[in-house]
Amino acid sequence: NERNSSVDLTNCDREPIHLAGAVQPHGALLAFQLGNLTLRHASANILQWLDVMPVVGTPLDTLFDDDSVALLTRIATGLRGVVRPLKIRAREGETDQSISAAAHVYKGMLVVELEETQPTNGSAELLEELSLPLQLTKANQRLQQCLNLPDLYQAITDEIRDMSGFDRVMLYRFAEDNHGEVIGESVVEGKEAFLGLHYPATDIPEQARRLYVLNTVRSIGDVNATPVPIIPSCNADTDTPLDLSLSCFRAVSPIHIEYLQNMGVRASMSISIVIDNRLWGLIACHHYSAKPLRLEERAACEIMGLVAGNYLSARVQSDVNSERVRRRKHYHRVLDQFTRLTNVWQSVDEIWPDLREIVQANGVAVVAERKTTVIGATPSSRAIKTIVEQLEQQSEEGTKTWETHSLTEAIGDLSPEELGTACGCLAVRLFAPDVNWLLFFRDEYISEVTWAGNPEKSAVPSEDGIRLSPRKSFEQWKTTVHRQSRRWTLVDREMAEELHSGLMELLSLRAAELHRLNE
Ligand code: BLA
Repeated sequence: NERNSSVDLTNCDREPIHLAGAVQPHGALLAFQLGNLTLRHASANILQWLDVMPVVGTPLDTLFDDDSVALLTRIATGLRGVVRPLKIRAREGETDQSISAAAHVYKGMLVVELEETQPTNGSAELLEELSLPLQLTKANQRLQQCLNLPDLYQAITDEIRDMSGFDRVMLYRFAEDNHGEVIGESVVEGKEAFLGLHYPATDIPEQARRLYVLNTVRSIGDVNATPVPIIPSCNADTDTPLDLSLSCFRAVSPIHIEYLQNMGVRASMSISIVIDNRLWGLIACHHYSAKPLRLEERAACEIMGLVAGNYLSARVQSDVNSERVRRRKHYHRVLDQFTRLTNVWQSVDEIWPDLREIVQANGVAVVAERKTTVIGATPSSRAIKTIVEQLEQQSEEGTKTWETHSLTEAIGDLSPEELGTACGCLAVRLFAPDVNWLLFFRDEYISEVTWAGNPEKSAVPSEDGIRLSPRKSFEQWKTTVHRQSRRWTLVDREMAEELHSGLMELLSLRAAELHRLNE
């Protein structure tokens, strides 16, 4: 049991997946030192592409023909971090067939990756029926027609499945705590649906999520394929392994390979959806037979990730905007009433119908020096007192708002009896003589979450007790969350801040007025 308690899922976060030291066997890799463009690393399978096994120090221009060398040299001196697809030719070879390749510059190296000319068995042809631009146009047209988020989720997964031929395409969205949910799915007939299932944050560890912002397409052609080592494993000059962050064929973490095997998946691909430089979600694809992705297919998927991300953020933004407009109406009505009424805080019930709509609350406590007025569903007066005391201790100078969706977690010693139905609190601080805080409360929201497998068993220790293995079972597992409210949203937060500034302004105008009358 001691061993069990020492297991720590942060171990997963430490696996340096960008230094995998190997590529998947359907591709080969060469890395050249920037500047003199001499070879530093090659994958051990390079002889499938070239006639000679190049040694460390071999100049680029002895390996490829003049045009290819000119092209690669341009890339070497061009933009960093951009993966450029190209066709190149070997300098010496029995055929002068061109090789599909991709090249990029990263961390002082020009990395050139070569792909097999013939698509490997089992790969469905993306370009079989329609040309790439036509495929993308068709997908784009369908996404353009979606007027709400659920339609958009469905359209994204349908279109990517249609384009790529994967057996299952899912739209996976990260929550604030980095666990994720399948919110859209298109799946081949005869396979169970994963739509609506939740997966723990540890399934996609931190360093992977970070890498996926940088490199937006991962393809795992065959979970049973043996990775091909990169030789030498460390650069002799710098004693460091090659950084494969932007590689197309990077070998995948053995832990993740095991995960996919446990799920019964043979090949996978995921495309990042990056919104505002943050990993919003993934388009996660599974295939039940081997399916290496060709470089052109990869490029198409990258574009689809960008397109999907743009439509998603535009749709989310427009929903947020309409919500803002709706809430502002109530906000302005509250301010109007506030200006008309002489003693606002004694007439809170008159403004309550509008006030509650501003932040979607079930109750409010107006906390003044001498008196606290409550309306709607609020905790006991002792509980309110405790909350205010702790807020005043915790909050820093200049704090305008504070929030929690779980009062029991955020504030110590509050019993359920004292809290009543109130579970969430959004506090607006007012620096006014007659009011110090507006505390908005939200009722409990009991949510049931269906996990794919017991999230507590995200990983199990393996025989050596050190390496973790992903869970073996993805059997559905339900958890029910009590004593929490719905989370406060971006718009709730914005409205709370507006309330703060709007009310502060009015209160100070009033104070000035009073002062003038008294003089
Ligand atoms: C990577 N985990 C991933 C990836 C996905 C998932 C999508 C990206 C690679 C890919 O495209 O396949 C998880 N896949 C999912 C989920 C679904 C899915 C949630 O289809 C839902 C339907 N994984 C574990 C544990 C560890 C772990 C316990 O379960 C660590 C101990 C690690 N996952 C892990 C690592 C990677 C990963 C290291 C990075 C793989 C790589 O890029 O090399």
